[in-house]
Amino acid sequence: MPLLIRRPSDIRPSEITSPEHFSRRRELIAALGLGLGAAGLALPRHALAAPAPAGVSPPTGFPPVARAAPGSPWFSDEAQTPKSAITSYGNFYEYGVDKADPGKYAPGLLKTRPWTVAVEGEVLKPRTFAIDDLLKLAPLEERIYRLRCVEGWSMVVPWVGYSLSALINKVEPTGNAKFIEFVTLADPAQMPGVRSPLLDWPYVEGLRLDEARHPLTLLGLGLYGEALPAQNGAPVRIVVPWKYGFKSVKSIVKIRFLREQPTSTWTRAAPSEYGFYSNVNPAVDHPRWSQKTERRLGEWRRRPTLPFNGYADQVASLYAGMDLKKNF
Ligand SMILES: Nc1nc2c(c(=O)[nH]1)N[C@H]1C(S)=C(S)[C@@H](COP(=O)(O)O)O[C@H]1N2
Ligand SMILES: [Mo]
Repeated sequence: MPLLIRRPSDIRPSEITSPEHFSRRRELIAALGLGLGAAGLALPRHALAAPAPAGVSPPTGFPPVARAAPGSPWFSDEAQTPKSAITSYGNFYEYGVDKADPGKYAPGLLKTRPWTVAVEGEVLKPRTFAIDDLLKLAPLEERIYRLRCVEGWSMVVPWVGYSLSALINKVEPTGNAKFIEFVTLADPAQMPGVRSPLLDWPYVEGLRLDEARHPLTLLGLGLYGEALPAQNGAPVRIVVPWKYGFKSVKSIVKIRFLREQPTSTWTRAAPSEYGFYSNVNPAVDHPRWSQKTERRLGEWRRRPTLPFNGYADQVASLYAGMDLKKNF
């Protein structure tokens, strides 16, 4: 329902990024080959227009998934956002800043096999996981989570994956590990957006180790019972449902365990606007817009935004004693 989804009330990229960064949007558009006229094409035209070539799409044989049933902690009876909306409206700046860009370009460009995730830093057992090992590391569960973008739109997504803690336990963090950093692939051949200086690539995000170990923090491998679509961060991503969507890093190739708090991509781009914690919080407005309400994709009327995106019962204790206005 693109007409319903693309409402003028949605925050535009010009409002997301600081004006200084937004001025780089022209360069990004040029890098994507979407500028005026063929002369500006930075990519072969077929690379942008082609359907997914064979071998690029996710493999068959995705493992069985335990459905979230009423009574399970991962169940929600909220209406799930249709797959067509989840896959056609989103942010993945490696493919452009328009909400439709990831769905248009990622499926034909992102190569999800072979794929590895290197886990390093403050761990006793550093290890590089092949994607097929990650698919077998723990039983796959359906997790119906709300996702609230910092821009003020939201959706309800039936992800597939398992708690990131399952992976963390395998590599045995040292006593020095206090933070964890996630790094997205940044291959200009597969991600034309990284040719633009719009953001500092690769896209990185971080969590405190106790946040990363919280059972809600998901290593996401699928959507609607199948492998993740390219545009949603195939073949493996992080999903942190009580934080603004930009903390949920897509298409990760590296996980680092750190002593110090890392600087994430959006904090580097606009430190006064995007803090390290970025917990969903209707009481703390973005400097340039209110965070009190949100628009669920497919709905017209805005609804109230809930503290911690409705997960306060599970996660508020992680922040006991902290000033969440200061630690935004
Ligand atoms: N690597 C990378 N990860 C990213 C982003 C991005 O631009 N690049 N955008 C973030 C933002 S702002 C949101 S709202 C979610 C959107 O995820 P979805 O498209 O699967 O809904 O991805 C997040 N992860
Ligand atoms: Mo977002």
